[in-house]
Amino acid sequence: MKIIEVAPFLLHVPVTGGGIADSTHEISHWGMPGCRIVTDSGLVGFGYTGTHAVASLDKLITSCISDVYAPLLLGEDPREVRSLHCKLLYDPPTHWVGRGGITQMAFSAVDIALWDIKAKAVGEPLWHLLGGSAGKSIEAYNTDCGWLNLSKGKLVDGCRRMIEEEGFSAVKMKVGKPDPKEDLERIEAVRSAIGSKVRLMVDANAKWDLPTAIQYGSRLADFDVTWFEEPLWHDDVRGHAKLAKAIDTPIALGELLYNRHQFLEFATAEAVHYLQPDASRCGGITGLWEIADLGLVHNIPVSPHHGDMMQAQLHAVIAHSGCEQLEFIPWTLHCFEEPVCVKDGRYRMPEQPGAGTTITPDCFEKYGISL
Ligand code: 0YR
Ligand code: MG
Repeated sequence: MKIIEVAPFLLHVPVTGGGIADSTHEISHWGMPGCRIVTDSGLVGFGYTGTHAVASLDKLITSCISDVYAPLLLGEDPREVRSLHCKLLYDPPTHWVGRGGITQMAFSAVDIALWDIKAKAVGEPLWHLLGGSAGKSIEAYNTDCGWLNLSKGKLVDGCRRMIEEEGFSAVKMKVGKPDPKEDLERIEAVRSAIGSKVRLMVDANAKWDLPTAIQYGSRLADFDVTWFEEPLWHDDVRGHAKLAKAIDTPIALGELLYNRHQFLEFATAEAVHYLQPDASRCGGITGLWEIADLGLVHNIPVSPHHGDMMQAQLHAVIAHSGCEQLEFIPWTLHCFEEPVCVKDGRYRMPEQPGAGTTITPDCFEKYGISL
């Protein structure tokens, strides 16, 4: 089998309720720059990364795919995905300017499309090809009820509804209001509405500095918060290590890290308790798998970030014994041939061959941005 075409695409899909905010971003659309990889067998693989839908930046990702990676892929056998992963990763001109950001996100999209082809070629869902079993049940925790722009009343109602009506057993809410005391009031309100059995996580999206995180982070234990996510700037290993020593609530991070070496730094510095790689950023399914292995070795649970909108990541989470959970944000589900499906807070096993990333023609028509 040979790759005959690498066709980039860009989609901008509206998010829930017209727009959402966390402590650092306000967004109205989710961006999906990616590519279809076409083979001479007729099989087509789909891969993409996740952005805040800024077309000028998204187009840097798609042009990196078509101008830089496509020439390295044409004529290759897409099923040799690990070998192609290395070819792209260690390509000298690329790694001189890349190894993070735009190039790494383009690279991740390609890796996901290759795994999609490999699984389609054997006629199996990717989780099965990776050695997973249908007997493993994956928990979904819901973030789509916890945005920072919601009033306290709406936040509380939404979290309660996810638990009482939708059957989730864990929810995540954002913090990072100008006055952290308001964050504590919101957490208190959510905790008292959802009761003591449901797990509650909080996410600061890297907004706080170390003194703020120590002062207010130490209060999170009062509300039995399962983890404190991205309390500090993404690259600050030492800061997170200090915070981890100072407070009782475990720390989660990784959605903006690009490779296994960065995860290793946090793990060995004892600066993190939950790893949150995002396949659409950290090197695709291959990269996610390496980081999940690292989690196993260090005995740190792995709970991937949604950024890839769950589709391909669910397969890896099912198959990898270091993973038990996956964030749920349902913004792009209607774009896929086989959208992931959650019932009673658990993901249903995907059944179609591939990585679950096949996007419908309808979705291209509706949300496609011309390149
Ligand atoms: C907006 N999940 C996150 C939203 C989410 C962001 O950027 O996507 O809050 O990625 O932190 O854990
Ligand atoms: Mg987060």
